[in-house]
This record gives sequence, structure tokens and C-alpha cells, in this order.
Amino acid sequence: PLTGKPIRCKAAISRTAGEPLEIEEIEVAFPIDWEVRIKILCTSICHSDVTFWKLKAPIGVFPRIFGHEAVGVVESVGAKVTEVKEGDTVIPVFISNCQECRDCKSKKSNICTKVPFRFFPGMPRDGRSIFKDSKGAIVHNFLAISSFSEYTVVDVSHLVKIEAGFPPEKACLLSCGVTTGVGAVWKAAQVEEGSTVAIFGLGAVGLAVAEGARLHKASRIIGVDLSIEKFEIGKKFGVTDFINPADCKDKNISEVIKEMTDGGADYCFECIGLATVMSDAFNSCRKGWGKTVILGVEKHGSPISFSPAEVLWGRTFTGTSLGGIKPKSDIPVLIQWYMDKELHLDEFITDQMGFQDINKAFDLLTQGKSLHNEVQS
Ligand code: CXF
Ligand code: ZN
Repeated sequence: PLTGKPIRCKAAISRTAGEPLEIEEIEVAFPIDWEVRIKILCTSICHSDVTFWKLKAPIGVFPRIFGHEAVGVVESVGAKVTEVKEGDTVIPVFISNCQECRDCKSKKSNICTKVPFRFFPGMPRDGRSIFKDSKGAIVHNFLAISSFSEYTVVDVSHLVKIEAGFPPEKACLLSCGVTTGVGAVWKAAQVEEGSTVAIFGLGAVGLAVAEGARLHKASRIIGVDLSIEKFEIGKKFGVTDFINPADCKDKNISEVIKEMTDGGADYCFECIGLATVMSDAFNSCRKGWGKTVILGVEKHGSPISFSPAEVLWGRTFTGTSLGGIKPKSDIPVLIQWYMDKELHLDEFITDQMGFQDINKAFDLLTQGKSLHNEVQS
């Protein structure tokens, strides 16, 4: 390892909102204190990367290195790190997990307050920048991970150590999307056997919700998506019924779901990131105990609206980040479910390519042609 020295390597830099990434040589700082420098083995693209890549300045921050679904190997560690060492395989996660704060110790939260989540680029504890381009200018990081780089620096509170032999192309799925979907069922909603579930949006996160619902023995798993192809894919993950909102001409989607489920689904999950769909999901859950969970960033920053009377009749509306999963203790459980052949992961991978083809991976995802495409260095 280049302990105490910066590393020069290649990274895919996003210089302008919505424009192709540019593979450039960068300098990655050496890790200090609680930081860990990792060599990325495999990374995949999550829709949140796309959402923030499209955001124009001044809200969008550029130049930036996106990417937060990954797996890597520890190259060197800062002086205060004892939890991992050179050669360990780790999954970086955008949610920290210090395991000491009030939130980490509570069963009710996965939002660590000791190393709080910050939208502003920079390392989580001191805000410092770790990347420089070939001219010495700062390149910002993303969600404290920035995995579209051969090397990156991540705070140890954001790392989960896993077995070295676990296949990297499956491991990186557990870094965000699949964990978010399965976690939303397991932790956030706590779906019981025999429940009815409606999933709005059958992308990777929505399919992971279906997978979680299947594992939790939901009796009916209704997928809502504008693409009929998603139903065929969804069946592999346990989707039992499909609704294309474009076919619901004289009824709105909530009426259709209420008819199908004798009053509304027990649990609704919004997996697209649109305020109007969040309202539809809420209106589709049943009176008395229906619960709606939103899983991701609202793409346009729009507010949600629904009638207070609907809440008054016992419906719950809630949200979750990373599905309520506590990375260090819960991701190993998901790994065990995969090893026990209970949790499907292989089916989430639709394309695999080299790092130099990362823009192709972006194109496939933005055109809705893939679930998870992965790039390996
Ligand atoms: C999101 C959740 C909220 C902040 C940004 C990232 N999740 C992952 O993609
Ligand atoms: Zn993500």
C-alpha cells in the first residue's frame, strides 16, 4: 500500500450536469484518522446517481465523482482505524453506522447521529476534499463514497466488512438498491405473512421490495409500472399481479387497487420518486392499518399532497433511507439469506461491462433498459 501517500488512478468525472462522464487521471488523498482508502472491485449505478448527475448548478455540484453502490478492498487505513485492515473486502454504504450513538443503539432508527449524513460533498467528519484532477483542482465526492473511481476514501463508519470470497458483482448490489428494497419490507414496514403489497415502480428497488415481500410470505404482490415487460421480470421476484396505469382509463389506480384487495393494500411502497405517485400509493392503502412507505429521493423536489381525512382513518405514511437497514449488523444477514439460497441477487444483474464503458451503463439505465449494470475495474 501507498500508506501516507496520495495515489494516482483513473476516475469517471462528471463535469457538467447530464453530460457524459469523462475518464481522467486523478489524485486520491491518503486516509487520515477514521478514513479508509479502498480499491473498487465492482460498482453499479443507482438511480440516485442519475438524479444528482442531472441536477444543474447551483443545486448540482460539479465536477464530481458519483457512484455509491460498490464493493472494494482496503488498500490503507487512517491512524484511528482498527475495525478493518489492508486486504479486507468491504461494502461502502451511504448511511453511516457508528454503533455507539443513540440511534445506532436503538432498534427504531438506522440514521446514525455521530457521523451524520450530509448532502454537501466532502468527507463526513471534517468536510475535506479527497480528490484532485490532473490540474490540481478539487473534484467533489458524492454521498461520502464516490465509487466511479479506481480508488476512493471512505469513513470507516460507512463500511461493512464481508467475506473475501463473496462474489463482488453480487456484493455491490447490497450497497444500496437491493438492501433498500428488501429492508423496506423487513424493517420499515415489517410486512407480515399473508399481507397484500402494492409496489409502485418495478425498477431494481421495486423488484427488491417484491423480493422482500416474497421472502416475508406476502399473499399478493401487485406491481404497478408503465412497462408490461417489467411484469415478466417481476414474476421472477414474486410479483403476482400487474397493473399498467395507462390501461386504467376511467378509474384511478387507487380505485383499481382497492377493488383488487377488498379495500386497499396492507402495504404500499413508492419506488419511483415522484410526489404524485407517492399520493397514489397512499390512497391505495386500506383504512384502519394501511401503511405507505416511500423509499427514494423525489426527482423534482415536489411536495406530497394527500387529504388529512385519509390519515385520520388510520393510514400511515412514512419514509425510509436504506430501507431502515443498519449496515453493519443487517447487511451480513442479507448475505446469509443469499448463501442460504433464499434471497435472489443474480437476477438483478442485467449487464456487466468494463469501467471505460461507464457511459454505456448510464445510457442503458436512463433509457430504462437495465436494472443493474455493473462496471468492474
Ligand atoms: C438516497 C437516499 C437519500 C439521500 C441520497 C441517496 N439513497 C440512495 O440512493
Ligand atoms: Zn442508491
